Amino acid sequence: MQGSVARQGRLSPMERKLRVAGGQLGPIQRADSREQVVDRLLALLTEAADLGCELIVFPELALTTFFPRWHVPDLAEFDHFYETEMPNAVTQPLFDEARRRGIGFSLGYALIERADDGTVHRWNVQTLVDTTGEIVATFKKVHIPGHDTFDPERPFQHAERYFFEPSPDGFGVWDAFGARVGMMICNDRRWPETYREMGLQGVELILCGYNTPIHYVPDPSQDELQGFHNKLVMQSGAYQNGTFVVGVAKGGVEEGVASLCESIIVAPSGQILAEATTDGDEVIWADLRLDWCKQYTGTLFDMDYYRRPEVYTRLTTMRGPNG
Ligand code: CDT
Repeated sequence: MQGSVARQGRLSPMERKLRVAGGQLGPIQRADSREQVVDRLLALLTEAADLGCELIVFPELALTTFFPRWHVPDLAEFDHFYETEMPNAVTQPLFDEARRRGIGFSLGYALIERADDGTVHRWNVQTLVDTTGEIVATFKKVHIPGHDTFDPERPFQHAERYFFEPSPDGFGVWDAFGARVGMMICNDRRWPETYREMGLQGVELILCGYNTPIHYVPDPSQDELQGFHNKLVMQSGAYQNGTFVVGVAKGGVEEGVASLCESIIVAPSGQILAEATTDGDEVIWADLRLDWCKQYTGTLFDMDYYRRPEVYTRLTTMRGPNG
């Protein structure tokens, strides 16, 4: 069904339509340079532009290997994995080509910010760039998974909580590409609050990059369910909030760790419009009839009419069952 509008019904000329792509990446090994990776991103962007797409979504941490799989005693040893500005010399060709071809993109990467008072912030971010090559917004990951100290029991680490601060900003929504666009990064997609926060701001399109190791060390019974859970959360989040979701992987075997691919584009009905079939670099795409969102947010999920915030007070006053 890739690229199909069959499930959306017929498009009338008056309807808002957006042709969107997911630019799935295969693995990025530690020895791969950023220049090599940007060449791969440019190839995906070019393919999407040739297909007539106006936007391509790239994965989380799309410029480097997924470095939180290692732990180093001094955090600063890994500062070379972070960008200090965007665009920069290595990524500028991506911005230039986007402007030349008239295609926007979202790109995940690690960002280090040094404040004037000497404070250092390390973020896991995703930047949205419009069809003129201008930055619309940079989103910081909210839900940081994994652990913050070295775990000798693990065959590989998932030390994101060591390498990244959680966003203090939460989930924003921006007017771009003729739509209300929001972003989330990897683990954010598993939390219903993520989608609802954006749903309450009228989101129509959520962009998500991810790196999901297939082996989940704390509970390996989840390994064989990774693909199912990936679809479960994005399809239900899309349906329950009447929004499109584009979820894009960096997958395959990276530094010996197998990660999920299965990038998807989901409709407000919860149906999958396009899905990756490889575990390498691949473009998926679909035509989004943006007013399809209203068929859900204006009926069954008319939030203004049906929601009961007065009885949902635990949602913002409690973190979990223990308070
Ligand atoms: N990158 C990322 O957020 N990955 C997580 C792995 C969770 S297990 C530590 C995910 O939710 O896919």
